[in-house]
Amino acid sequence: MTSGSWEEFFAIHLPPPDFEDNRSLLKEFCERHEHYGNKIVLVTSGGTTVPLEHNTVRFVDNFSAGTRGSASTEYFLEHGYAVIFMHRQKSLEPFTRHFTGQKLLDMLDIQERGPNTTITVKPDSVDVLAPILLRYKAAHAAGAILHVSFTTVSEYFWLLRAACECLANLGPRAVLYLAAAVSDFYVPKDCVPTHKIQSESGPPIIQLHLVPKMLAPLVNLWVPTAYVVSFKLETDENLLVPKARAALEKYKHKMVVGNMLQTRHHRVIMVTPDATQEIILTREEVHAGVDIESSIVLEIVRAHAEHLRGAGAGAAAGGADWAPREPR
Ligand code: 9Z3
Repeated sequence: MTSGSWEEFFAIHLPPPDFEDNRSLLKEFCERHEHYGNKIVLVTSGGTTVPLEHNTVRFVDNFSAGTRGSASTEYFLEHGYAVIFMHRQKSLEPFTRHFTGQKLLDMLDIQERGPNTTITVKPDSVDVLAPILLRYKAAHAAGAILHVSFTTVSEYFWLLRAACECLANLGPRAVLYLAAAVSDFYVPKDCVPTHKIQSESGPPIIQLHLVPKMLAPLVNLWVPTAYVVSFKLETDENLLVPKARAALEKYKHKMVVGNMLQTRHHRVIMVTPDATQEIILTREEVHAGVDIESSIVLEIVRAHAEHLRGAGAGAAAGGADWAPREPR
């Protein structure tokens, strides 16, 4: 079955209720950073859902936890980029990702003395918490990060296009880092029942349709001079590089980062039109908690600097600190 066009998708699926608010936030963020000559990266993160009912009780989900996107955001900030962090609601976020589950509470002590209760950070946790807290505060004080969130695949596409429209003015200074796990299949709006599907009616037959490939209009129309990086996830190693190459040839963007489901946190393959580069963390690095995203982002920052030099866009290379140019 073929997919409908991307225009049709936007015609059928209305924008989400908070869309105009998000669009204003995106516009303000991009204009401010454009004014200061900063580079902006759009990081998409987490998986999309495909609702099976309008009043949604059930949905088809994509597995991503948001590790890749949230970790990468921290490294882009370190390299002086302003970041639009476009993530699945309730997936991992930069900085707080280090304290999921009970980790934060385990770092705290509590003393109850009569009416006075004092909460303190345990001395041995200060070394862990302090550098993360400092980076978090600095990024927020400088207005260097904007959070916008989606849940469904349709919300994702509306936000993606709006972000691209705002980023287009930055030309080659914009990077798109499309790490979100976006569903390839969906149920068109007209085929989605209003209410909860009832089991009394027997097993439901749900036909999924192909989602149109948004990378095509994104590269050709929405941000034609940006540095676009897409991600390719496979479970069969034999498909990984050929499919990454095929995507590059089809969409003519700059890079595909290939990864396997099982090894994605310690091995990736970065594919560009003229090179293939593998990044593998050693066992020691994995043990020491090294993020593979620090190496992925470093490579992209370098490649983007090259792209900027090619585009003649002047002061380009990564590593620049945004602090002196912020805020107005
Ligand atoms: C990825 O491949 C990401 O690296 C992961 C990260 C989703 C694997 P986690 O969030 O996982 O750290 O748990 N993202 C892209 C996945 C995707 O849907 N790609 C499409 C495809 O493979 C193309 S855009 O066909």
